[in-house]
Amino acid sequence: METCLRGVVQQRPPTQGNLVMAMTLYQSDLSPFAARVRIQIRAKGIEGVAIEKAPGGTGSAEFRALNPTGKIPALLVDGVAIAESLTICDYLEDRFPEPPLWPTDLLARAHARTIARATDLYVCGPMFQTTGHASRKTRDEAFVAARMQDLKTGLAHIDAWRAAAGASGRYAVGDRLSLADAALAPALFFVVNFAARVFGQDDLLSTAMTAYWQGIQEDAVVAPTLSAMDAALTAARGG
Ligand SMILES: N[C@@H](CCC(=O)N[C@@H](CS)C(=O)NCC(=O)O)C(=O)O
Repeated sequence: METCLRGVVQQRPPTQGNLVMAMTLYQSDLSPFAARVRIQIRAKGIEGVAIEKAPGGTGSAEFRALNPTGKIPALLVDGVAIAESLTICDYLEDRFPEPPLWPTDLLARAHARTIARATDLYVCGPMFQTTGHASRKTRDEAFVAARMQDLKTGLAHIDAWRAAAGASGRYAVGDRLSLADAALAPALFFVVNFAARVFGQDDLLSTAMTAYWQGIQEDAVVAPTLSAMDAALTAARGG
């Protein structure tokens, strides 16, 4: 059983009317997109989600038969796979509305959605284009430098949206955990532990983002998910 979900997955499966809805989250502990969904599952106390690796592995023909992109996460609900982490979160939000993980104030909600989307597009986007350049031997330095600049710009945009939403504390928006944090915190894990470390980028996080990163690691829902990512990264690096 996944360490980060102990106490969550042991419970009964959710029901829809009288139908028992079996749900399986195909994922890995290291994926920031999967971590987003696990944070949501933990925050809502959703019961009965089986946590598994992609059958046949990501990108395999077997898994593509479920999710054509071959990417994790995918959420299997009664045999039908829902793809893309943000869509999975929207499904779970609709299905399990309490506690709401989008802010109830409409403007704050818009900012939270923007931050979640911007994290995907402008933080994870450029950052994960550089994974093939981790080795100095095969690295295209100019390509990496350009992506790091894009990443820095993306993070600065998020700072600006947080400021516009009046956010200055532990959470991305407002004073509660939201799906903006569920996107941003796991992405920042990679900014700190991959982009900054591997490419020697020590100026990616602004003062405001550094304070956010320090604070969100203390959140009781986020902390175990980040710990699971950390353990998976250590294992991937050979212990
Ligand atoms: N936009 C997707 C991104 C998912 C993604 O890139 N997943 C990676 C793991 S972090 C993956 O499955 N990579 C394997 C592959 O591309 O074959 C989402 O939000 O779910």
